[in-house]
Amino acid sequence: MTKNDDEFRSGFVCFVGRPNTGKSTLTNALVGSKIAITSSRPQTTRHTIRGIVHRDHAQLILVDTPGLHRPRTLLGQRLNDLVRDTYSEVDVIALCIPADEKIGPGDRWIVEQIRLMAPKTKLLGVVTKIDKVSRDEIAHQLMAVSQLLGPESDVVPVSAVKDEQIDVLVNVIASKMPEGPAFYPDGEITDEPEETLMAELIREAALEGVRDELPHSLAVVIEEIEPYEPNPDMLEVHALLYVERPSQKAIVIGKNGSRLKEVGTNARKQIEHILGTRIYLNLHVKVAKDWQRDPKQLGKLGF
Ligand SMILES: Nc1nc2c(ncn2[C@@H]2O[C@H](COP(=O)(O)OP(=O)(O)OP(=O)(O)O)[C@@H](O)[C@H]2O)c(=O)[nH]1
Ligand SMILES: [Mg+2]
Repeated sequence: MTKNDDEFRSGFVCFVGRPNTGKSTLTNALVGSKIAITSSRPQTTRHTIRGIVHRDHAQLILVDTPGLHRPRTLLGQRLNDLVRDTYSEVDVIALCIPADEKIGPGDRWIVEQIRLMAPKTKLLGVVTKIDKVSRDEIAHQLMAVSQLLGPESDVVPVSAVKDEQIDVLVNVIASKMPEGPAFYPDGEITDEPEETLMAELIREAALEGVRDELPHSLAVVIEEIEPYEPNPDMLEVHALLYVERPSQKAIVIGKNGSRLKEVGTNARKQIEHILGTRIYLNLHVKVAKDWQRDPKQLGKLGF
């Protein structure tokens, strides 16, 4: 007879939190591979991404979501709707709050939203980025998050960057999952289409080092993937980078195209690493005026 604890568990956990709280970095650390792009700018993630964690006793499907905030644009609204939709479809919601930031109205608003949209879903607190603060400060934040969520919710401190407590988090989440078979075959780490991965890695490279409003204005679409004529072992990838204004186009391209070239080189390396194929990357920059606020353009860009 097998005991209950020996049963295989599987299920879905959704990472939510304000923008820039480390959700995607944590997703990558748990999966053990980069499937979600990250940056120091808020609103980096724009669609839900599934990452799969395989263990002997459990399979966790992680759903990384865009950061939640009071929306200022139609894009912001759509991202919030997307996150709310996933609340009710998961077994566990893990609220991410950085160790080095005070709990604020933004966090309380998210907790209210969760209680409203998914009153029965198990809620877990995750204190992220613990490598940035002292032990005392970690303890303090654990208490604060525990108070925010109530006594029935566990709170786990982690550092995705330093790989601290990642396995503890896996075990805590797994213990809250229902018993059941794996959803994905062994070895599969994401359900992201390759095209999306490519577009995201290009966007990540283009986000690097740019300031102000530009990150929000940037969108990347893969136009075409075809065999590379001069070398059939390689793929030729055509990507369009959309910005909202001509001035932004100039920034992305850089002097004599120097910046775009750098973006291309960095993105190509990342893409080749993840696909295991060499590619020839063709980047073009286009202006789509105020696309973040334009329903038609948003549709075209996949939002
Ligand atoms: N020191 C430290 N920095 C971290 C850690 N996790 C994430 N960061 C940094 O925090 C920033 C935001 O990380 P992301 O993973 O992109 O945050 P996010 O919550 O996915 O952000 P959005 O997708 O915009 O909502 C990046 O600069 C990360 O390098 C950590 O454990 N330690
Ligand atoms: Mg993210």
